[in-house]
Amino acid sequence: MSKKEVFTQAQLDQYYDGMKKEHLGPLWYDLGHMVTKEPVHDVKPYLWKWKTIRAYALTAGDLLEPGKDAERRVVYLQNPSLVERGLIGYGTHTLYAGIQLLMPGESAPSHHHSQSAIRFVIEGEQAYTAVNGEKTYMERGDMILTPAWTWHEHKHEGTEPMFWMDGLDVGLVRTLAASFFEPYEEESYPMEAPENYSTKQFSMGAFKKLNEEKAPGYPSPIFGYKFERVKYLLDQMTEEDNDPFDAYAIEYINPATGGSADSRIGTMMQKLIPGQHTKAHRHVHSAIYHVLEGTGYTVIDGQKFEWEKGDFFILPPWSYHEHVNTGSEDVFLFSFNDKPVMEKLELEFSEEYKENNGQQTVESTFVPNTDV
Ligand code: 1HN
Repeated sequence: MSKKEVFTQAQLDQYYDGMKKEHLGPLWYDLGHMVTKEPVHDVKPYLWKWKTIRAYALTAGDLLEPGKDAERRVVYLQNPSLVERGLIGYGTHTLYAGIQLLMPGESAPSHHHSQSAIRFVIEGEQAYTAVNGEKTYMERGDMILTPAWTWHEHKHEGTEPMFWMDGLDVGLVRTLAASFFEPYEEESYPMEAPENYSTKQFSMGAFKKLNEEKAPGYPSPIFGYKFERVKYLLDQMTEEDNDPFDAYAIEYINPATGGSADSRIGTMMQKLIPGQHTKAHRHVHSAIYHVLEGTGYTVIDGQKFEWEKGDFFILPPWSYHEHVNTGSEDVFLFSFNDKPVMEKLELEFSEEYKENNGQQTVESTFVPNTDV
């Protein structure tokens, strides 16, 4: 006789009802919900057209001024699958992306926070981000670090609107209940280092001035990662470097550790040559993609996301994905991700798509909002 049969149905009902009232639960029913066989998540993929984002950001240019009306002028990407749960500013469950606009002459005041941030420049030149008193001038395609808790501010000295993407680990830090923010006591942190110092220090190799104190490890001794160097490296690559899943790809690193440039946010640039179609795989880490150059599509769990220069899309965790270059020019895809966190926590796994020679069947095509 099974032990269960000792009790009448009425006794069992009373037992389970009583347990619920005491805020207790029977693991013998619920283990499978807690410890799932594979990652379970409610992050859906999504895609935003650059034309739409740019128009909304430009209108914000007339609406408010950073430093006066707001801390920053940013239009952020809100994943519709997460807003229902009240998760504001979530692109994925861990990552946030926003598009920041500075008009000529404008500046955004110094502050710091426990979120890590990266910048990726979309349009414009002659604006800088200063990190702990060191100005890094930004040009299209550059990636700039503002590691967690470093003082940072922006100023635009050029003549045309300046757009860049901010990428932060907003969802991760909120989940870990670890958000801290503090404005600097003045508008600007003292400019202590020569302009572009850390970027130049590593551009010809790796040197420091005699007697100069450089803390090893954290944060990265480089703040500005130039696109011209990234492009040079990708263009040097040979067929041997062509990854079946990620094509020609580089990750931005911290030269002092060899690990990810930012300790929590991973950053990658991929190049796909015309006609290139990668194989599908999936991994625990999630990512937000920005199309720097080119035309093509990404298939995410059977759904086709067509993109062109400037667009953004969400790659949820544990979702099969493959990329295709349908144009006649090279594609450059920049993305940032939560891989360093997954790796540090021993949670990063990946799996290749084994059917159909590694390429998914397209079941539907995503239709973006194109009201603007
Ligand atoms: C932030 O500090 C910046 O410094 C931009 O430019 C976007 C989004 C959330 C939290 C902090 C910036 C941000 C942010």
